[in-house]
Amino acid sequence: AARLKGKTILITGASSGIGKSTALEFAKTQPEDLKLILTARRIDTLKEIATEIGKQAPGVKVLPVKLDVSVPEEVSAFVGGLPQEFREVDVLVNNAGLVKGMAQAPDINPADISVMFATNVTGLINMTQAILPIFKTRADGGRGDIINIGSIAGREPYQGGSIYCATKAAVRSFTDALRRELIATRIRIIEIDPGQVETEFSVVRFGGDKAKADKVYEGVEPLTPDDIAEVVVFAAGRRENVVLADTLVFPNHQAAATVMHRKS
Ligand code: NDP
Ligand code: 8X3
Repeated sequence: AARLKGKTILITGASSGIGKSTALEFAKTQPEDLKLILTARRIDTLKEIATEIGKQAPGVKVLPVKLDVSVPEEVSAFVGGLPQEFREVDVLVNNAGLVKGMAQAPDINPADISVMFATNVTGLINMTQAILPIFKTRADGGRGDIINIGSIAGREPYQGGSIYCATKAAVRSFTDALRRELIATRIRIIEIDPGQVETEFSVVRFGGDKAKADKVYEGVEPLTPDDIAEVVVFAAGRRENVVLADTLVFPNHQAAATVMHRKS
């Protein structure tokens, strides 16, 4: 925890699921002398989370910011709009992401294709480009952590997930290239790839149909968002020379994207 003292952590998609749990986990691990910038489109939810953290860890300063990562102008205006005391970002957690539908080509809705790429890929790249200049002003070529939330889906495409899987494969490729490009700096490029986690992910996938989303988790025991949050905070809290470059996390019943043991 001492290694996180004084850090400023920026999380995208902090209003739900893995992003929200990550915010709470950072605050729990380093309950004083920590700054959290929580971003997402649902600002009211972020404010509620800020209040919750304020009660649990009053020594943590929380800044909720409305930010749609799929809108390039919002991302480029974001850093300049940060109050002075939150500008020295140390850790960027690129978590915002979504899946839409299960359609297969040639029947995939063009709007769904666009929103998945604009959020999961271009949004993540734009956030990275916005924050890297801050990291690069620091000693030895630069310091700071970029933690990208990929997915098993980026390693292993499955039917009905072609676009989502392609976006996460793009995240993986971008992340690997970045780590190579920044080799002469102290900047750490970290990818964490969850398997099945129960969040709002499937509710979003099925356009708000909760019953359909619940079916995904029937007979299995998915990870909780807290499980992934612990890995994110662990990665950020390692000694500076330690880079958790690439981590795949499954629940015990899962061995591949579509290999699950279901209790009937
Ligand atoms: P949730 O739907 O619970 O959370 C997604 C978060 O992303 C929300 O906070 C949402 O906030 C935010 N978000 C979505 N679109 C945008 C946008 N355009 N701009 C800013 N924020 C946005 O899902 P998860 O917690 O499961 O998802 C988090 C990450 O984990 C995603 O990248 C997902 O692909 C990945 N993942 C999830 C797995 C799972 O099984 N659940 C497995 C592997 C990876 P808001 O709506 O307020 O903008
Ligand atoms: C989410 C995991 O395999 O359900 O990234 O798409 S999967």
